[in-house]
Amino acid sequence: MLVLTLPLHPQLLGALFAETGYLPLPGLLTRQGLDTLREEAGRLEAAATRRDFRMECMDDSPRHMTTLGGHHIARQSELISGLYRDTALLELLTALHGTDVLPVEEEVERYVLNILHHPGDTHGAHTDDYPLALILFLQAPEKYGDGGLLEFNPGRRDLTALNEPGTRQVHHQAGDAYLLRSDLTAHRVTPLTRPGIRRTVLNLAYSTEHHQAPATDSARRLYS
Ligand SMILES: O=C(O)CCC(=O)C(=O)O
Ligand SMILES: [Fe+2]
Repeated sequence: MLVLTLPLHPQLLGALFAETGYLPLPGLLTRQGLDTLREEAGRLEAAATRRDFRMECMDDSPRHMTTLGGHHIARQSELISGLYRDTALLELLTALHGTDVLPVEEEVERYVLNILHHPGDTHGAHTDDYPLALILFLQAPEKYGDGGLLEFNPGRRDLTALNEPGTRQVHHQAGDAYLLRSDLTAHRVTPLTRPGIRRTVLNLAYSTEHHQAPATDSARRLYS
């Protein structure tokens, strides 16, 4: 099954990615890919866990969301574990990043499901342990005013940058994706503003040859 529509000019897009650490990939999922992954996420959600706490090691930023860690997903979804290691996807990411992109071996964090589905649900400010995050949108609020926006300040790693000028807020639709230099770019997802909306993303984390993952316990707290 064809899950992804590969963009035509990865080298040009790579230059854009290098500039800001963020690259929107609108419509990366095919219609069939979106439908199938959304159905898979719906099935997996039964095993997901509600999280409501503040992350001490990330300036006490809030987590109000439902999550499922990669160790569960690996056992329950051949579709997602196969997509994660898909050769065409790895080649695309390598072209966009300009250097070899490698799957993460650590099994809790390498792919995760994040579900925001109550008013006020938010994935608060943080940086990731691995350099690249490919976020696939399986469900998304339709309107900008519904919340669930990705917020980041290009080139800024400190979490306080998110309260400073230069911060961008971006809206994505179901079927869209974005690539983020997620270890060097502080980011968060703004709270959902009303009942009845859902934002479900699959985060595929990738590494590079010489990357040393920092020893935070944030992934364990959110996904174990
Ligand atoms: O949901 C998003 O857009 C970002 C997800 C994220 O930052 C993460 O899973 O680490
Ligand atoms: Fe993140």
